[in-house]
Amino acid sequence: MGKVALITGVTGQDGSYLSNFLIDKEYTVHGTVRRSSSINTYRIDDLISKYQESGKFKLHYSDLLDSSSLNTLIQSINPDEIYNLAAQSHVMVSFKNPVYTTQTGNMGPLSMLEAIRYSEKDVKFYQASSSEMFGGSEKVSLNEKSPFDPKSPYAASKVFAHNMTKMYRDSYDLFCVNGILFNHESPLRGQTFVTRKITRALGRIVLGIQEKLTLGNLDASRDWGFAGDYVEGMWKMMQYNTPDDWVLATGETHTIKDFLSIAFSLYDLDWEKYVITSEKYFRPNEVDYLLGDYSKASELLDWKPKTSFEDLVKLMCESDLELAKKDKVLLDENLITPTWEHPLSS
Ligand code: NAP
Ligand code: G4F
Repeated sequence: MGKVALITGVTGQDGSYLSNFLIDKEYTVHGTVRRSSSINTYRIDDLISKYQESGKFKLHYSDLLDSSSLNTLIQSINPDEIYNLAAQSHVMVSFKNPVYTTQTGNMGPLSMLEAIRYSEKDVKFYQASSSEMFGGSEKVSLNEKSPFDPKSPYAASKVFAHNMTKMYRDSYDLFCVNGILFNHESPLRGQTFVTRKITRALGRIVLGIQEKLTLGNLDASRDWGFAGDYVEGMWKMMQYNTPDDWVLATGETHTIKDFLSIAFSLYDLDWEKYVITSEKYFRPNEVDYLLGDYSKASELLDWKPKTSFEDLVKLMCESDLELAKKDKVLLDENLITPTWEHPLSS
């Protein structure tokens, strides 16, 4: 019999890649979806159509703030592994909605840890920790022992959940792991994160249906990897013989300008002619530099990133050029209004 996994945040980027990965490993996957006024399962629609009937992939309404539904789900599904991927995951939005970001980021994992503590079964728990917790003030390579210095409500709530996960592991002998993941992207990345904001706009610029792209701080540096590689690392952490904290990264860092330069040069374009900056996208407190050291995961989990930075940029650009072609058809037929510089972009 295959294992059973419960994934919170299954409709997000990582939820989609992880569900695919686990189903390939013969897991039955249960995912939580929060209620919204329109259905937003586009990242997992192929899984729904392929596996819903066989029961290999099942969705349940829940919310990080609804401890009762989380508890009931854990008791009824009886999972072997829980991956807590749900979060208000946008750093800039966390400055605008600090209470919500903190309530969900703190209470969600805590509710699940409590449910696991009283569960009769040994349930493994994965917490989606983040490199944002380090604060990135110094140009150094960061590992599991580096100190935290959170710079946003998002990062502070991740530190809380990280510490709780470790505390439950140490106090109650539970299999609870923290995956401290550096930025990871893909064609399924949310469109308001900088990489996807760039590749989405670039596709339209190439087709001549968008003129300008407005961004914020172009000098920040990030250690960007491919999400598909990182979900394998999450799973490996959960199969290791002891629960621990693990960094996943690429060991390379690049500025937003580097990303722009590689992306635009794929189409022989000079990014400086298209990109403008606005104070609107500058954060109250910036994480300037993130570079990860994944040697522990490499040594003990035999994990390493497989996708280079250049390949990641290309993969995202190619996918978004295809999407832009669809935009153009709809635009030519007057079926959509161009809202490329969306007021909710952040
Ligand atoms: P994402 O695409 O933003 O997905 C977040 C998921 O959480 C979505 O399914 C979202 O549902 C769900 N969610 C948000 N608020 C919720 C609530 N109140 N109750 C229940 N579900 C809720 O994020 P991601 O990039 O896949 O990242 C996955 C996790 O890893 C997040 O916790 C993130 O903070 C963390 N992380 C990400 C990175 C990265 O670079 N991607 C790096 C380090 C850590 P909707 O679809 O309805 O919005
Ligand atoms: O793409 P970003 O919004 O990602 P950020 O803030 O690094 O957070 C992501 O990675 C974290 C891991 O370290 C996750 F925990 C978190 O959930 C999320 O997935 O911004 C990257 C950089 C920042 O320095 C930002 O100031 O890009 C800069 N940037 C410049 N212009 C912009 C923009 N970011 C956004 N979102 N939009 C812009 O217009």
